[in-house]
This record gives sequence, structure tokens and C-alpha cells, in this order.
Amino acid sequence: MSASPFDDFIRDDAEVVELLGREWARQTSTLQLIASENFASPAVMAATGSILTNKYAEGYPGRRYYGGNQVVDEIEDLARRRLTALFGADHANVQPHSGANANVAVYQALLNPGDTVLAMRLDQGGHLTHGSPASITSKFWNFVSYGVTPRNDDPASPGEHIDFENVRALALEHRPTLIVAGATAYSRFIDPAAFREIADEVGALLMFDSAHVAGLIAGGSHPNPVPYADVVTFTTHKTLRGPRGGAILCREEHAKKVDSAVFPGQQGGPLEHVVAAKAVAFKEAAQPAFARYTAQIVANARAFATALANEGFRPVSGGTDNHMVIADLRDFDAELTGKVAQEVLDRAGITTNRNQIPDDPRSPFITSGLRVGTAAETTAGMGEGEFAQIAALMARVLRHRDDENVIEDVRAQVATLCAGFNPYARFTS
Ligand code: DSN
Repeated sequence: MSASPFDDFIRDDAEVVELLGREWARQTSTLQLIASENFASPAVMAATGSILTNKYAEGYPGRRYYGGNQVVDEIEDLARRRLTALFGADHANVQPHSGANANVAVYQALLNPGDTVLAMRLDQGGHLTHGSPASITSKFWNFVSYGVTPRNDDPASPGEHIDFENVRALALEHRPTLIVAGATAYSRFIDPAAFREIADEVGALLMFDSAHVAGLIAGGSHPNPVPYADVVTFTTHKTLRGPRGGAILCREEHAKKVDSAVFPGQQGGPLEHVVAAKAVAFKEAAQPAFARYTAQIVANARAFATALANEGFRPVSGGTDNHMVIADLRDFDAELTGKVAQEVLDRAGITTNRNQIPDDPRSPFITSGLRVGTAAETTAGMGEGEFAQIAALMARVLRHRDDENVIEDVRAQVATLCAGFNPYARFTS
């Protein structure tokens, strides 16, 4: 597959060519189930690998600190226009290098040092930048954390959903300047209206971190937080299927502060090659086919959750409304940790990541859970039947994790499955 007119020149670098070849084989012969990954289109990759990588462009369209930005200005404006139209937002900033950068820039824009922020705790499903003690965010701002309701296996009122009573009580007690909605390991709809109501009650601003669900929102498969939140942040490479990077949407009243916080507050020169790739991805996400794609992501995740439950894994919160399933491994095998499960599955060609479950007795490095997502293999064309098959393969290899023959056999079955679903086959044949 040719991604740019310069592809052939990399052939001079045998070491990099060899490594790229191995990664190509890994991505196309093993299952990619990490919930934050996807297969970007060749158009997205071509833009990422374009000559725009050569250009310095500190500043914003029409207000740059370097000359020669006539074309770059048009590219960044195009990306901003496409993005505001996609989500129905007032203002877009497409320069953040990542979701973490986007979040920290918003804190810088909207908060003073020491201000109180109410956000989801990491081990309940939140993100490092939601005030984890390991993150710089917790050093500058005073984070208070909410979580999910206790486990309850009654399907009529499943637990492990965001505890809005707890959110409201903490908001009334701590009077945060900002409330953060959004998660990285939470498989249920996050209701932006419920968060807005609480924010209004205590006079707080509302940021919605939609890193994981941005693509689902664009495709109409998750509620859109833009009408409710002051600011929406996200990454462009997960369900949105663009290049690796971040973006921010906000109400007009916050635009100037947000832009100043991204540049010069947090970053120097923007990656305009990535901005061009973001523009490509935003156009792709506006197509009817993308809405069908996101509906299939969710259908696949629901089928996956059911099949995993049938194999004895317990889906945290009882199931899923989005692209991911958090599996509690203890119900499957009390001795099996997330770390061991991830390693065994890796050897069988099934790529996942271990994850803490709510109130996990094990550390973040060991964990009792596994997070799996359907966005990437849905791009590759897999459907509910394939995900049921994957659940069975996962259960088999984890039940027989000390048997090298079973690991080898599952790896071979995975390779056969993947051979029928190469995400780039139609571009290379
Ligand atoms: N939290 C990571 C993930 O969801 O994979 C991204 O920062």
C-alpha cells in the first residue's frame, strides 16, 4: 500500500523497513481489541505522512509567528470548520497533540491554581488527567473524585453506573469551579444533561472528556455533550478513527482562553500534518457510512459482552452501551489477574489491556480486569458472530493458559480469522 509519493525512499533504511513490516504483520494477523485503538484510513495516514510536517506555524490561522503559512492557514481552518459542523459546536481548537494535552489546556484556560475540580476517579473508570495522584493535574488543582454505584448483579438495576447522587453530594459539599464528565474505562452512556444540571446547581463549569466516545457521538451512537458542556475534549484516534492527536470544542465565550492555553500555554508549533489528517478524518466521520460503522461498533460490543458473560466473565455494570467491555476476571477464575490474562492473550494473538475494575483489590499494575473494545476490528469488517467467536477463543486460552499447545492452536485460529478481515485489503489488492 502506498501512503505517500515518498514511500519508496524509506526502502533505504532497512532497519526501519524491517520493523514496519513486523508491525504490519502484527496488526493484520492478530486481533486488535484495545478500546483506544483503531485502523486509520490510508487517506488519514497519507495526510499524516505529508510535506506539512516541514512547516512551523506557531499561532493560529491569520495570526502566525512565522511566514509562509498561507496554505497551512487554509488547512487548519478547514479542519476547524469540519469539526464544528460535525459536533454542532461554536469553536474548535485542533492543535492539541493528545487528549491529555487537551485536558490540561482546558484546566489552564478555565481554572486558577488550587481551584477545585470534581472528576471521576481513575480506578472507577476516569483518566490520569482527571486528578490522579500520579498526574501533574493533581499538583496544580484540588481534585475531588466521584465514582460508580456498588456492584449489584440484579439485571433490573445493575450497579457500577455513575453515582449521580454521589456526584451531586460532592458538588454541593466542595463547590467545584469545574466538573469533569467522561471516562476511559466505563461502558455506559454518560448523560451530559445530568451533569449539566448538577453543574448549574452549584455554579460550576462543565467539561466533557469524550476521548473514547467521540466517534460514537459523531456517528449518532452516543448522546452529544456539546449542547450541555462548556468545553468538550477528545482524542482523534480512538472511535473517531483519525490520526493520533487531540482536539477541543468550546462555547464562544471560552474560545480565546482555550486557544491561548493550547498555544502558547501548553504547546509550541502545531503538527499541521496531523491537523490535515484530522480534517480528513472529520470529513470521513460526517459520511452516512460512518454512522452505520458506529452503530455496528455498539452492536458488536453488546454481542461481545453477552458472549463473554456466557463464558463466565462478568461484564462490569452488566453490559455495555458503547464500544468497550470491562471484564471482571474474578468470576471466571479467582486466581487469574489482568496482567496474566493480557500476557497469555498476547501470546495467543489477542491484543487487550489489563484494567482495574471498580474497587479493585489488586494494584493498577496487576488488576482484576481486562478492557476490550470493538472499534478496530469493526473497521476491519467483523460482526457479532466474529466477536462471539473471539469470546470463546479468549475463554479457551485463559482456561488452558499453561498449555502451550492450546496457546498455539488459538493463535493459529486467530490468524485464520484475521486473514479474512484485513482492514487494508481493499486498498492493497
Ligand atoms: N487512557 C488511555 C486509554 O484509554 O487507552 C488513553 O490515555
